[in-house]
Amino acid sequence: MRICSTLPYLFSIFLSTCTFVTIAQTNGNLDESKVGQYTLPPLLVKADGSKVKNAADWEKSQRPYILKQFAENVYGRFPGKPASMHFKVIEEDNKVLKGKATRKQIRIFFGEGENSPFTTVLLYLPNISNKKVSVFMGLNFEGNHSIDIDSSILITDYWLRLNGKTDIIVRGKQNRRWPVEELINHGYGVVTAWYKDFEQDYDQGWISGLRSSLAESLSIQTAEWGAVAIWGWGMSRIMDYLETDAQVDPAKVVITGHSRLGKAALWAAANDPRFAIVVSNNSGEGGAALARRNYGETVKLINDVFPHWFIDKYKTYNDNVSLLPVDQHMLLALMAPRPLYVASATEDQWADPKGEFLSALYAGEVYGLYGKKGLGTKVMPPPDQSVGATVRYHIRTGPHDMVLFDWLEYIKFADVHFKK
Ligand code: GTR
Repeated sequence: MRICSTLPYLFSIFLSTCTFVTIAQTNGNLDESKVGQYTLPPLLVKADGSKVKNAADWEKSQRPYILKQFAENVYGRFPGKPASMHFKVIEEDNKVLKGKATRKQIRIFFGEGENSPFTTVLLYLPNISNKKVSVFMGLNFEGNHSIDIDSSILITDYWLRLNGKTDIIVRGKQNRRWPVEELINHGYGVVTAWYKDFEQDYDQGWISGLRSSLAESLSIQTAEWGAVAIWGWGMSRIMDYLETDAQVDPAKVVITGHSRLGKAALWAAANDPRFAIVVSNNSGEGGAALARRNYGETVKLINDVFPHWFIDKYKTYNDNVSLLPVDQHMLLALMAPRPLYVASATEDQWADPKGEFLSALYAGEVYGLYGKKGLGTKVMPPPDQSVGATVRYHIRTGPHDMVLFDWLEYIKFADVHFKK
């Protein structure tokens, strides 16, 4: 893809982001006694004051109403796919990981021909019988080649243009977040793409990203959605590819995401019912955590540091969060009746673990409409112990990250719900 940026320029963005984050994090409240009172908008009371009667009523009126509120006040619109979008498998090897898996690398072109903008998707599938397999999906932060030391993973020209020839340092650097072999051993495939293929992560990133280049073909103005929305939208486009892959069971795709990419995964799953199971890992503010709880990152802090993540309307709530027509338990409720896993980490207070837990707890009301049990407890579990049924939660010991412990819990959760 396009764009030529110089390394010093990128380094300055990196430094300024770090400085902002440090300032913001010291400004945030991390004292539970200072959280204060807040009233959440009710999930099951409609705008006209009437009560949601049952699941059908929820699906017909309240769910679309809440989804629209999130689109108009927080994330922006979520358009469909471009008419000329097409796929090309550019690399395939059916004997990787000691013959246990197949690796495919696929280009998704978002326009006519091969000069149109694209993302490169990396897919590993277990070589098990002739059965279609379940797949975990998530975007990655540092390029496909960062998720594993596998030297056949392609580095896109776009990545090299942005980062220079530093691929050797990056290869496999994030492999703690992507236990590919473990997933394959459990019978799951895994699919990923680099989030910056859709849009770079700084306030002017939209200029070179798909929000600009696809504005016409998707009939959407750049300001009508934010970066979190386009990253989520990217996951729906990867799903479009998976639906065409004969080895994948598209009815068994688990969408995951860590942190800002957890926010994107939640917004994707809210809009796209094809994702069968939803996993939010340390997604925090603008993700699973309640916005009205004044703990850790707040609406104002996130908008000040990352003005490009959400639409401008969201900034109007910076100092008036109580006026937001929604809160994040309502976003989680949009996953119902699909299995939902929310995870926090003990050292990730910035993401407000308690706010993530409470949000998952309150979303349970909608699961109840479907006769399903949500978390089943009002008490936050001790570290490293999962609770819940259709809605599940854990707080892992350790920092803001997505590591093997988290993955093993997600695998167990998928095993249960996919009846593996
Ligand atoms: C932080 C931000 C969080 C979270 C995180 C991440 O700086 O404040 O909302 O998304 O970045 O994505 O790692």
